[in-house]
Amino acid sequence: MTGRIRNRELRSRIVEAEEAAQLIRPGDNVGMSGFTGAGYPKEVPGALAKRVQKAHEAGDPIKFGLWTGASTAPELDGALAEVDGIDLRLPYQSDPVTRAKINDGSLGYTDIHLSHVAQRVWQGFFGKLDVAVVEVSGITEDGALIPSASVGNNKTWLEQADRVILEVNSWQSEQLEGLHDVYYGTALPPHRMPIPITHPADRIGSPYFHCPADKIVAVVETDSPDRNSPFTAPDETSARIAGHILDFLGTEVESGRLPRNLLPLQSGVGNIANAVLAGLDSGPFESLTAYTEVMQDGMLQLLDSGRLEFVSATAFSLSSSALDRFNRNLGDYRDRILLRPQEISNHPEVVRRLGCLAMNGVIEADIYGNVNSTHVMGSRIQNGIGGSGDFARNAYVSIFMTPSQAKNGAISTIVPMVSHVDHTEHDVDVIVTEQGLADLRGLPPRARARKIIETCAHPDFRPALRDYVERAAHASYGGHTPHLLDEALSWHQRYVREGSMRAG
Ligand code: 0RQ
Repeated sequence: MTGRIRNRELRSRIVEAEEAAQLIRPGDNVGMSGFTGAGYPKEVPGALAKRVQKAHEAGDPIKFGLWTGASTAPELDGALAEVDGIDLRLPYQSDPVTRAKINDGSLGYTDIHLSHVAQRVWQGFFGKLDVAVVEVSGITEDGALIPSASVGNNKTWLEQADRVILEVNSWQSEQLEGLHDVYYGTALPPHRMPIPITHPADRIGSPYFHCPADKIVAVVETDSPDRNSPFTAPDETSARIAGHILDFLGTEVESGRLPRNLLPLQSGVGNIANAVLAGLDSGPFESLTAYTEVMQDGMLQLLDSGRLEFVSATAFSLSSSALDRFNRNLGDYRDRILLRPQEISNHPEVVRRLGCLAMNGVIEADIYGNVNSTHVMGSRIQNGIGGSGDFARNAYVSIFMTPSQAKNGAISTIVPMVSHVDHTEHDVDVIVTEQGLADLRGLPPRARARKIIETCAHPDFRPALRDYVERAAHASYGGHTPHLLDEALSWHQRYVREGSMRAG
């Protein structure tokens, strides 16, 4: 295993996870690797959680600031949240224990655009980064760090932290070496320069992280798998949503607004996203590219079939079977994939230049096209905004997709007014449900409302939405975007009170 650590000096710093965790001081801000379950440290977080637990039992509660790339895994987020070891968490998370603690008010959470995290940290808004705990897949003879299955914010953590703990995970494929592109050209204004990416495959940085050896205080050897994203075959609802999107893309090509091989795809995670990608595999489009955050099963399938020429992302988010296939054959994929830091994979400048086609999920959308991606009933966080805002505002076409109902039909995902806004009507081009696809581009608010209700809302909820819009048109304070302010959130109130948005 020490074969993964080719640098002599760093080999001498190998310790057990428990010893490494002792190097993190109470109150430290800790930047950990990890993005959608890929490339997170596997052992130090658990050792830290044990230490926190002991301290709590001894009447000496300790906490840490926990910053990552995005969501991680139960061994990291779950373990530290369980023992109340997290003081402030950022940015995206999807762990059930963490979510529960955030929603009971005992865990602070700051939800920011994923491309903004590095800049906010450089600017010092969250305080000093004390320690970085970063998984790598190896260390070269001269001490360069070979990134793991995600890049995320690791470049920033390694630069900003006073002390660095590395986990070298021999479970990760050795073939990862050379696959990454770590851009070191970022600077804060007024020194910021254009990011020279004009195609998803452009390499502009180094395949390695560079970190002064004297900052590396411990190296821990691990041999553990990443968390897999469970994959279920697309259900009928996802397949119908995918069908509407594929028809829409076909029409865009016919009208000359999109080239025959489309534009670089950005796709969120989850079943609907995978269904769209599966649909693309049997559709008419060839020579596709992706400039996205995560490479999920559907993209691997498209690489296998040859439909997808290149994927630029910041992390893998694969199911166990896809991961096996991927790791076994990584050599075959290496020339068609690269992973970048998340401030570059999600950079608005690049997203706008390339003209990405953004496809993301929503919690709910309103009749005017505002989108809530993060909060259930306006107050309970689900995951976080992730990269959806980085892409939505800057995409060539910004598509938001959702089943028309949630919680077995108790909730309409199309509501009079969203209970929380992540993406304003100005950033939302298309809303699609299994019922249909509403292309909102060019439409003023009242026409948007008609289109969204008649195309996207579930038929059971359409009469109530029509009724709301009609009464609002007569009684609203203003006629441009008519609303009945004392009723706009009544659907949510009814759900909170009665467990259903359905009247009567
Ligand atoms: O709840 O898990 O208890 O069953 O929300 O919903 O339908 O499984 O859909 O997994 O695609 O998630 C917006 C959360 C959708 C996701 C969101 C409940 C529903 C279920 C999950 P259960 P589904 P998905 C790239 C882009 C923000 C970040 C982003 C997300 C659970 O897409 O986090 O886009 N997006 N990143 O029952 C109450 C509603 C609801 C609702 C759904 N209206 N009211 N509950 N649910 N709609 C990735 C990254 O950035 C890393």
